[in-house]
Amino acid sequence: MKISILPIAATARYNRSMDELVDRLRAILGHGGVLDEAGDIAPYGTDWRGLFDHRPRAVVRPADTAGVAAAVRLCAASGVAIVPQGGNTSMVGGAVPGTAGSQIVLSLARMNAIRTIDRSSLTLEIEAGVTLRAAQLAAEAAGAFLPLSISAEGSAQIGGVISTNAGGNNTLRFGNTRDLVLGLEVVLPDGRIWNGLRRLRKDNTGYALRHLFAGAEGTLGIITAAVLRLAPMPRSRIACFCGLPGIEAVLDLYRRLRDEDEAALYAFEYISGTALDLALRHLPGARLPLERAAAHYALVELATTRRAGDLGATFETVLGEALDAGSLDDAAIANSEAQRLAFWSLREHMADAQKRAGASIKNDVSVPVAAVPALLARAADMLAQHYPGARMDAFGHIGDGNIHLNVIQPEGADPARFETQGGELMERVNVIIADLGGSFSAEHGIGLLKRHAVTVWRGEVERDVMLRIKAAIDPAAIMNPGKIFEP
Ligand code: 2HG
Ligand code: ZN
Repeated sequence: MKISILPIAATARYNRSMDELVDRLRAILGHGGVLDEAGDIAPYGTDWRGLFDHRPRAVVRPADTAGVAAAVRLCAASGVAIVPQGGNTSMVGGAVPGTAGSQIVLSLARMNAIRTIDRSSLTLEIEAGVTLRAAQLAAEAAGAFLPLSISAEGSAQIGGVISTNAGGNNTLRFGNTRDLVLGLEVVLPDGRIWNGLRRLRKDNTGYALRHLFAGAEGTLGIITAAVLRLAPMPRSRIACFCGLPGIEAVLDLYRRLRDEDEAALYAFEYISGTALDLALRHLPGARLPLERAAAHYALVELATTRRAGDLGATFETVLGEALDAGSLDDAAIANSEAQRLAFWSLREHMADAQKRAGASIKNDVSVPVAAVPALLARAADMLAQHYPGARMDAFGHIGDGNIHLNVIQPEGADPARFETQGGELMERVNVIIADLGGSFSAEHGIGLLKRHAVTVWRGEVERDVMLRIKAAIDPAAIMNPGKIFEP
């Protein structure tokens, strides 16, 4: 009897104090600023992949930085965990609560102002809840280019994009998100606001805090605004869809284009034959841009700000050489902006095609570019040996050595059963990755899904330093707990 009474009393006390916290949050943020009805909060507890369903206790939606700081102070005083959430497009469970029922999701969606665009300094100051697409369009309207593009850009928000240090299609030319971050505004776990919204290209003043928060997955604080570096708007952009006979041929074409005009090579994306077949099968209206199917495909984009830059001639020269060398089967150069966008749409919907094809186990990995053929060959052997019938759906940013080495259940197999093999399959991939000097997390982050790999593969020293940083900045461990590190 006694044993059951004590926990019930403790739970009641806990629930009462949670209810009080929610009331206090509502008092400072207003009715529209706090959601706690089951139907309203459900989407905030589920990730895009549907792997987690961890409902938060409530969702707070502050409209400004002061509101974020006030909400954080209240949660900190009650010792309640906060999960910052942007567009909720994480592929690794980085933006949903780590456990159900006891955490507060802090959505940045209402903080969506474009603050300033400085055409001379080529900088953009925006709030965390602006979608990447809206940020691109704002830059474009000012005659500048935000060189950051990811498949989820229509819904991913800047705060989340920075927090995961997202990569995407233009990393090859302009670097990852952190390379574009000049300044940040962050609400710290104790509710203080760090205003580091500088617009400087050079700023050597001790530790680069902006780089600490970029990629921290919300475990050190909440990014509320950022200053991003822009680039001049390209005068011309031209895309080419290529069919190639082998993975070595894909790399051969990459090297030729890079050596011909590295500055113009804005994107070099890879799609395996299997990934393209799945897209054609599962995406309504999708069609192969070439006359014949190939074993491998590349989507290449050249762009230039030069008036006299003849990108078509560059493509023709390089593609001609690759054809003569036998490393290219076929190529289609987009003859209109609509066609260029159609090529990209096919590439950017790979994740959707995969979702429709059944249960999948995702491995967002990177290796030195030269090791990509070895990675694909060894992964294929491993799958054939241990998971017969499973389909290797590889595509990604091959110019950065970043492959989405995703594995889809065998046709007709039980999806739930296949998913139970996820941890073991990912570990087998990680063994290959470690052997090739690669990373088990290239651009999607760690979240809930890959924290085990941090323990196993990052080494004691690196993990210890990271844990000390976490403890120094968030001693009460209330910021996005359970992410990156195993509890
Ligand atoms: C992409 O490159 C995204 O399209 C998603 O990073 C990758 O679905 C994936 O694994
Ligand atoms: Zn990607």
